[in-house]
Amino acid sequence: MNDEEPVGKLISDRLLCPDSDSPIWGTVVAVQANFYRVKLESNLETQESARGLSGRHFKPAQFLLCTRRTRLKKIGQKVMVGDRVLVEEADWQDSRGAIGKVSPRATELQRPPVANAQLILLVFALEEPTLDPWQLSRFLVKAESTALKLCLCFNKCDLITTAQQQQWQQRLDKWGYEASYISVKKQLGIDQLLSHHLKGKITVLAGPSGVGKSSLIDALIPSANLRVGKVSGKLQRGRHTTRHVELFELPEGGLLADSPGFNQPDLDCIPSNLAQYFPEARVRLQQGNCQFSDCLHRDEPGCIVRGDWERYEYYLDFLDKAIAHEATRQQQPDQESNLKLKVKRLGKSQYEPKLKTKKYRRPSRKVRQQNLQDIYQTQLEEEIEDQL
Ligand SMILES: Nc1nc2c(ncn2[C@@H]2O[C@H](COP(=O)(O)OP(=O)(O)OP(=O)(O)O)[C@@H](O)[C@H]2O)c(=O)[nH]1
Ligand SMILES: [Mg+2]
Ligand SMILES: [Zn+2]
Repeated sequence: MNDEEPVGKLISDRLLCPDSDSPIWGTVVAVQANFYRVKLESNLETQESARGLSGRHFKPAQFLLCTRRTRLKKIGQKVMVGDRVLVEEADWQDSRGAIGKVSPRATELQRPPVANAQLILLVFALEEPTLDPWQLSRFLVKAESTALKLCLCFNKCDLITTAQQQQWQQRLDKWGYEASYISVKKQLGIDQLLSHHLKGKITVLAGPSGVGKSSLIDALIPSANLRVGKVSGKLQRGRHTTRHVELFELPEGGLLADSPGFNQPDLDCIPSNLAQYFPEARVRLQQGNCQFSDCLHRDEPGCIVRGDWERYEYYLDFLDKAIAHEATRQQQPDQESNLKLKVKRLGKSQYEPKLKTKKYRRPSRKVRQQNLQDIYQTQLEEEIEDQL
């Protein structure tokens, strides 16, 4: 994490912003250990709050390095990259602060862990590594199962011929997707990607390792200066050069999260929802109904989804995996008992955490051990906080 130098000169030794009337809000752009780098909203109140204490020539810092208030830890409030937070006790001289409140999240992704993202930019390479339609479909299904919009982008188009690109275009069209074709290396298609899709939004980059996610961020935001890895020769895979999630500011507004690539997202969706994550099946289900309302579209009579479309075999394969995943989930009573299946709008179901019931039982040794670890961790964080 780059700790931003405080900007401007201060008059007194240590200037703390009291719990003033002017709330300071910002967005968490990086998390490392127990520290949160917060980009402040450049509203008048924040600027006044800093200027009021520090003389006329002061230009308030854009970033504060923050800890999380003990109060938040006690209620189990986690802080994620992308969270909009209230900063308390801003110390403008050292560019430090403490997070006192987290705004409710509009969206929340687990992998990569990012809050409030609006768009997933799914990046694949056309070559190096060779585009694998099965792997691509797995990522597409995963992206479709979130509440986020999806933008598909194929990089390294410098490595294939125009005819090959057209073949992919036609194939994707049948799947129900439109993609942007770019080359970071040749600087092709990047400006359009920015202006048509990324401007003003919080976007998360996803995709396998080695496809050029970090390279793309470097091209869009030269100051980001990210680690770019080589695709290893034999396996044609990247080597996970990106280590943690970080949000970068786009020149024309908006934030972009680089995240480590992973090669196989889990298929942990509810089996009966899976068809909704294939545009080909979605269209069929919009046009009619299967004979049975709980049809899983395998070999049931009167099924309108089963048929002659390229990815139908992927659907069947992913369905098996989702069913297997659900069976495992049901065999884990601990985890299962904390979740309840809720049927949502449009007949979609999803697991939600149950509200905690009060426990009168003596906690198990494992739980007691865990609690001890939590206490130890909290103490450690507080000690660090005190030292700041
Ligand atoms: N030929 C070609 N190579 C590219 C292009 N974009 C990126 N690369 C190369 O692809 C390799 C991997 O790029 P990265 O940006 O590290 O990939 P990544 O997706 O961030 O990988 P992880 O961080 O491991 O997830 C590097 O050697 C880049 O130079 C492109 O448009 N064309
Ligand atoms: Mg990377
Ligand atoms: Zn069916």
